[in-house]
Amino acid sequence: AEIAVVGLGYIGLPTAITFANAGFRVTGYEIRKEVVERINSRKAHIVEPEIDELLKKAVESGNLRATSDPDDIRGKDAYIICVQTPLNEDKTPNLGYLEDAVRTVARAMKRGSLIVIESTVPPLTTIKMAKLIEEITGLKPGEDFYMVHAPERVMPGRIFEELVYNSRIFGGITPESAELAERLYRSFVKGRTFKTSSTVSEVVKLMENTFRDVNIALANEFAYLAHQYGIDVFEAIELANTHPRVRIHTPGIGVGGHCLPKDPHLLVWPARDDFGLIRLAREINDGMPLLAKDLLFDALKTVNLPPEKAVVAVLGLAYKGDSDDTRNSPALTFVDEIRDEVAEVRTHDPLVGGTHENLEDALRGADAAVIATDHTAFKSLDWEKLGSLMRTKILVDGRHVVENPPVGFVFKGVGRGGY
Ligand code: SAJ
Repeated sequence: AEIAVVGLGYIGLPTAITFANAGFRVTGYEIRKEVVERINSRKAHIVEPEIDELLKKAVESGNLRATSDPDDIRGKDAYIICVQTPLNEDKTPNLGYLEDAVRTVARAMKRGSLIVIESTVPPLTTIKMAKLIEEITGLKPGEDFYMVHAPERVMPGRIFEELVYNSRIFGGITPESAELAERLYRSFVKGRTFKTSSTVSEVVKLMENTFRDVNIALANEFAYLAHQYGIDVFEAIELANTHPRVRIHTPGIGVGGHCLPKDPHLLVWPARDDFGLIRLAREINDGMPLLAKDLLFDALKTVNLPPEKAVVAVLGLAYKGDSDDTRNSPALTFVDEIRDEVAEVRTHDPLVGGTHENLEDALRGADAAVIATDHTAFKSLDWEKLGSLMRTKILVDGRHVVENPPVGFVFKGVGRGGY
């Protein structure tokens, strides 16, 4: 079968590479010309373990080619859509990228094509997109073409492994659609596969990320409580988690990335009722950078340093440890929150960059260090040594990276009551 993958981002490119290396002829369609050029010259534009070798193999075998010309994806057997579905300013879904992709596919497809949406979408979207294709082409959904929602479930940093070993859901607008998609993906998926309707599949995907977001919100609320009672929430969670049916998540400076901050909104958006728990969880998680800010300002007060005189070094900009992705990163929110209230904000992230490439340079003469990302590189820092570079020794840990407060520091941490 000949496949077109539409959208070559964090999900589309690894998916295109994986299909190509499984023996399919894959055309990757992407509107960003510079991305197309990079891919065809065997250079990935995203950071992910093994991606460079796997991309090289896919391109050199002749099985993968990228293009920004819609004519190059005419008449394919299958179209796999992997475009972003972000939120607008007012937290409503922006389905513009998806609609553009669907229109492009509608103009290129043939009778009998299978269309797979991997993007995370509000419930009922796949059926709406099938209708859009019918309007454009006159082809009957489920009869003249097949359509499926097959959500990706991969974790950045482990994408190529999880693409193969995670179980997958195929939600068809008809049972035959789901069957065709399952057969296609079975060429490389070693996990279990399940067939259902497109609406169930859309809801399943959104429930998974909402489950995680709500659980993190609960952990974050426990962190607030720990400050009230002067205890360390991480000690308490560790002990609570010795119960056989308790698995409390990890509190921190916030919840970022392209998925968790957005998906709970997509889940409740098309529904009529209010769904308070899901919305409240989002608010709690969005508020966490402000708790970190309060902790920083408390520490400055302890040493009698007015915030407007303070030089603050923020360590970590990525939304999570060992990632270079800053989408919706709580570290960036934190920086924005303090920027106008302190003398200077410096930033340092070994994978993202920042104002200071070198950690020592970022800390030299600073009054406070704030850890905003749990990069592995931050876990083994010698704070007693680094402290000698600083003007004032304040350390705020937003990600439970530092186990024991270093000697001589004013130490604060999210969920670390009692310091
Ligand atoms: N976080 C916490 N506490 C935790 C877990 C995470 O504060 O206990 C924070 C992280 O620091 C990060 C954010 O949440 O800022 C999200 O990180 P994550 O590791 O939970 O998830 P993502 O966004 O990298 O990937 C998620 C995954 N979904 C689930 O685990 C249910 C992944 O499997 C999905 O494929 C991905 O979303 C997606 O694309 O939807």
